[in-house]
Amino acid sequence: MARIGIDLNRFILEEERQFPQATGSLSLALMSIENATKIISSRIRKAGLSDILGKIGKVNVQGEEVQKLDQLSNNWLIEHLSDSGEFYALASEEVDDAIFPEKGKNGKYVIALDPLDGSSNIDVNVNVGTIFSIYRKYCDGVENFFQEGYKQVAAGYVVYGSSTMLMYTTKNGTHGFTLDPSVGSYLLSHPYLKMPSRGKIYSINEGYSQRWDEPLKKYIDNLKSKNYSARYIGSMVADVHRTLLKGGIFAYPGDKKNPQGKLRLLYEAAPMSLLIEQAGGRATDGVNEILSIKATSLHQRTPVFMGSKEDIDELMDYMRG
Ligand code: AHM
Ligand code: MG
Repeated sequence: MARIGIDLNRFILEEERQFPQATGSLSLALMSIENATKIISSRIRKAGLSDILGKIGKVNVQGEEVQKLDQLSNNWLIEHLSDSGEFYALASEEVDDAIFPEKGKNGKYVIALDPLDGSSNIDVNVNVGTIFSIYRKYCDGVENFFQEGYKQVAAGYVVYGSSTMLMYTTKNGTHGFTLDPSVGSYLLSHPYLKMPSRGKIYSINEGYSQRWDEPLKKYIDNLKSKNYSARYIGSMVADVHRTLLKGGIFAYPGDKKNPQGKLRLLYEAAPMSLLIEQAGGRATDGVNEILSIKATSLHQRTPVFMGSKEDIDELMDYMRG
């Protein structure tokens, strides 16, 4: 079934057919994400100066309120996904509280989103992305989001780079699709992605190294002594995408100023960790596997270390002293 070039919709449906008990609800949910991200992709490609630099609250020449792309992406995703009826609840980086769509009363899933990750870089034309994480609804209320990461039923991201790519997993491998803008479809380009078991690249904001703990300093020094290359875009989707394809380690650690780091567990760390693990890699907060952490609030942060299995194993040796 993993034929290079097949359309994402077909791939989703064929994947679902392997589970006779499936109702089609997850497929519809995934397709609604697919459609929303195509709109975001096309808008990013066409973005004029006013979209990029526009400040929320300003009024444009048509007399409409100007919104920045991260706010627009948030609104499109929420509208699309709420309207699909598949989601009982949505959580977004851009919104304080969970949203319970009117049409989603019988929805089987909840979804956590980072609508436009890395958006602080957009005015310098750096890659940005959309991250999503889906859990099965098991109770009433916001508690549906407070499940361990390994309970995700699907996760993925879209990177709006030199081409637009969607990577996703339903825990049957990590698969990558590239948007063909001429036909408007995501086509399978990276089936059953397997990341190298060891890489040659480390990706971390080294500007904060004075605030790091000793074990982390020693670990990074050791990588330098082994001639690892440094690459840090400052846009998680782009940095993790490279790590998935080329191996190595991506990290956003906790430090003396921010013990929990910066990245959010529900819609940044957990979905990326599922993709990494499904591609043969490993993800940890420095003590525990990220997928074993149970969220206790929607926007909680966690330290993140993810990448090639042997690189993370070695990091953990340093962390344990
Ligand atoms: P954002 O969700 O506000 O865009 O912030 C998250 C981003 C990540 O994409 C990236 O990994 C990180 O912030 C970079 O932070 P820093 O500039 O501190 O290195
Ligand atoms: Mg983000």
